[in-house]
Amino acid sequence: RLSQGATIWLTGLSGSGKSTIAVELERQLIAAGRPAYLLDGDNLRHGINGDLGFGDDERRENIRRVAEIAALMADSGTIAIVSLISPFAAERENARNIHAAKSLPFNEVFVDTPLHTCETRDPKGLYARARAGEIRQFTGIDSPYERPEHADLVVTPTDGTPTDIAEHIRRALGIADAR
Ligand code: GGZ
Repeated sequence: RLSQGATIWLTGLSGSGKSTIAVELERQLIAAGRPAYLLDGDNLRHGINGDLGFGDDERRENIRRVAEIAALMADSGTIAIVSLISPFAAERENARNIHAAKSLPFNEVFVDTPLHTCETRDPKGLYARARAGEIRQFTGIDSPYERPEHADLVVTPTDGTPTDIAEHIRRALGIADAR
């Protein structure tokens, strides 16, 4: 089905495992001979989105830009893997529409890791800082996350390791085979 480009859009809380799954997905796709490229929110915020903070409007602009970049990459024949909290349903829908307008496949994957699990992991200590009031507008603490209701796929930590989950995503989206 996906012999051309496509976007796989991972949404979920900070610490949900999106980036780890996305890295593994990129690795597996390239190993299978598919051009793939990871667009990670945290990384993009050092470059093209370095002017944006975490207020609602800036998150919206962040998501919009990444959606446009992903669509360009998908149009080029690449599988764009997006790892972005993308907390707002309307902006995720807009990302889907940007792709639909160009007849490009768009797959929303909800990395549904419970907040308490993300907060227990707290790999960068950000939740602790948010609880302490040192970081404001932190997703899940004092900034909303609108759970996807129409995701193409939902994955949780109980589905296995990030490697397992990446395989599961490839199989579910029909991009398991090399060529
Ligand atoms: C959420 C924040 C915040 C606030 C810094 N809220 O888990 P991380 O650390 O490595 O990745 C998160 C990243 C979130 O950027 P996104 O571009 O994915 O967010 S959004 O889609 O909502 O625009 C997190 C870190 O930045 N981080 N401050 N206040 N995450």
